[in-house]
Amino acid sequence: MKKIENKGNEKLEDLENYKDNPKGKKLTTDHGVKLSHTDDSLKAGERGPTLMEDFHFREKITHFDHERIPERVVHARGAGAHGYFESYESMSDFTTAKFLDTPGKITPVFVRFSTVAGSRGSADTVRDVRGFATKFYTEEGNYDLVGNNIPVFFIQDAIKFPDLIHAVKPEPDNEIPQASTAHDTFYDFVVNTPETSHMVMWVLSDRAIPRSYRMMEGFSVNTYRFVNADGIGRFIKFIWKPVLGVHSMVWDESQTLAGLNPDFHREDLYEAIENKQYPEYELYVQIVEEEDEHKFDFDILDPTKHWPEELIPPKKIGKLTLNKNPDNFFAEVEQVAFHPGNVVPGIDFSNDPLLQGRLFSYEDTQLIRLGGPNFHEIPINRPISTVQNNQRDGYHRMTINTGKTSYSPNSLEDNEPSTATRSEGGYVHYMEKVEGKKIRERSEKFKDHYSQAQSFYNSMSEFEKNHIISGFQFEVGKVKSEDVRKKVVDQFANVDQDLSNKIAEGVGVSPSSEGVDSSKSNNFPSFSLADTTKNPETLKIAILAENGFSYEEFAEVTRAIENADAQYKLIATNRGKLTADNGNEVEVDLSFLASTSLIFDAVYIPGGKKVSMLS
Ligand code: HDE
Repeated sequence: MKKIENKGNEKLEDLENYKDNPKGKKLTTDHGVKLSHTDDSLKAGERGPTLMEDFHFREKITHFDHERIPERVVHARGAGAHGYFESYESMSDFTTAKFLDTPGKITPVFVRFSTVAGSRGSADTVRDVRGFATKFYTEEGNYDLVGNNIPVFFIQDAIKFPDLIHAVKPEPDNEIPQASTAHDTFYDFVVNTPETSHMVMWVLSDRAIPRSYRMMEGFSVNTYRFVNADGIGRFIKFIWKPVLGVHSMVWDESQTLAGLNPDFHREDLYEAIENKQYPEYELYVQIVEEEDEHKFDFDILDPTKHWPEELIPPKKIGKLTLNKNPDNFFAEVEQVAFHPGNVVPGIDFSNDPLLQGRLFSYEDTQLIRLGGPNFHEIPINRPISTVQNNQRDGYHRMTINTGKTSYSPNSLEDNEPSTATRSEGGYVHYMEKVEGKKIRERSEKFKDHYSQAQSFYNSMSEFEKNHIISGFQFEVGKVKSEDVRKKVVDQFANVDQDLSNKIAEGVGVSPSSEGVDSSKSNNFPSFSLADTTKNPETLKIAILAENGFSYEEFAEVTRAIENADAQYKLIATNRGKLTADNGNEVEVDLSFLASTSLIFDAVYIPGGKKVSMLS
């Protein structure tokens, strides 16, 4: 078993200052007055009306009435954890970012994983993209890497995001379906927006039903820049790779689990951390020199295109370890506010039009969600580096700014706080030369919507292809409009004729006659999950037993499971304690009724008295 590592604790120590401690305290009002009674409202007589002067009742109910904040407009359902990032080597040749400048340097982080389409209370295991957002509390300020577990996106330009999300979300007349793309408006958008084709292939693949947050990749999707001390810029994309390998569920499992345990991923993450089986992900960066910008047959600024690892090999630069669960879901997971625009010196943006729009959206959405411009003062969002500027006031301001000046330049305070030069750590934007006419247009290479979708399909193993076909047949099978179903069949004939034929067969429309053969396209083995790392730490084993089971066998197998860093649960007819053949007592984790074979990878039955359910 791994031990809790005392690393990256600066942020956790900062959070300590905000924690309450109810031990030994008396119940008070919000204004600190001790209360003598909290179970009955103040009434005029035992059976009389409640009195307006009951300040305790009014305060308690008013606070309760205001407990909810708007859920995120997308990525509403999520789970989070604290941890730390350890840099493997100095990246100073590429970037001035200090959290990457020394091998072994530790930076505290907070990560939030999420689904995209569902509401805050929706199930974890639905078919969807997963968010993988990381806040690095660096010595130079917060850096947010706000990624997804799929390396491409549905659209190329942020202006279409509201259209996409309106089409994905439940339909407006009846608010059906929840957390699902299997409906008319989504596929209507798809067939009218061919740039979605590549992403739809990924979303209908096993990538969109991950086995665990601990077993999925994270991609920056958008193209960013590294900038070094000489001001030299390079295009980059980031990838997180889970040490446990990338694993998915099968469709039936994911569907049944959504009912049996809607918190499956959230619980898996929480329990792994409580069991000290800390999730780990290695950070890779793909780097493209400026002079190679136009070398590829896709546009490196197009977020519907992946940078195949075979063409642009990822370089491993560090590791993320998640080693602490939040203390309070609302305060930390719900209130954390990510923003791709939170960068540190040495990391800059590209002109990727999706990224450019995101740079506006994330700050803006927090203003409504977190109720004003001071959300950076909420404990989980506060940087560990010093914040000092002339921003003032607004709802819920916590800082008590002192002095007379809140403007720059000023002479009354010697123009402080003063700006920093690049060598003092000041952020200097990359000096990219830009010129052009004001137009609403896209570059020519953005218009190839099918090459990489073909490669994706061509790179799949046979079973992965079959899963994609079933994915289409399920999703498009739910579309009521025959016209949309037919258009899907025609659109995906541009990806592969055989795929399109099988969709047509499943959804009851005529096949397309003008398809392509994807086997002629590039094959990128890195697109497939068939050869992912297999690791015993991913395994969960059910031990079925009844009173009189063999303690010796039980002890031997549980030791072996623990040594392999796998997990087990003891399952019996009822909760409570079981007595083994040698009189030892063992606590039961789950009853048969409260459990399911779906959450386990293997079953072990220790010898001794037979398990009654099986006899
Ligand atoms: Fe987001 N996205 N997004 N997105 N996104 C949000 O910000 C947006 C996109 C991603 O755990 C929102 O705080 C636009 C791509 C994650 O809190 C919002 C566009 C990628 C999360 C927003 C995109 C993402 C969000 C909603 C198209 C992968 C959850 C709540 C241009 C790289 C973060 C919020 C968390 C959340 C806007 C597309 C990742 C509305 C306009 C591409 C992981 O600001």
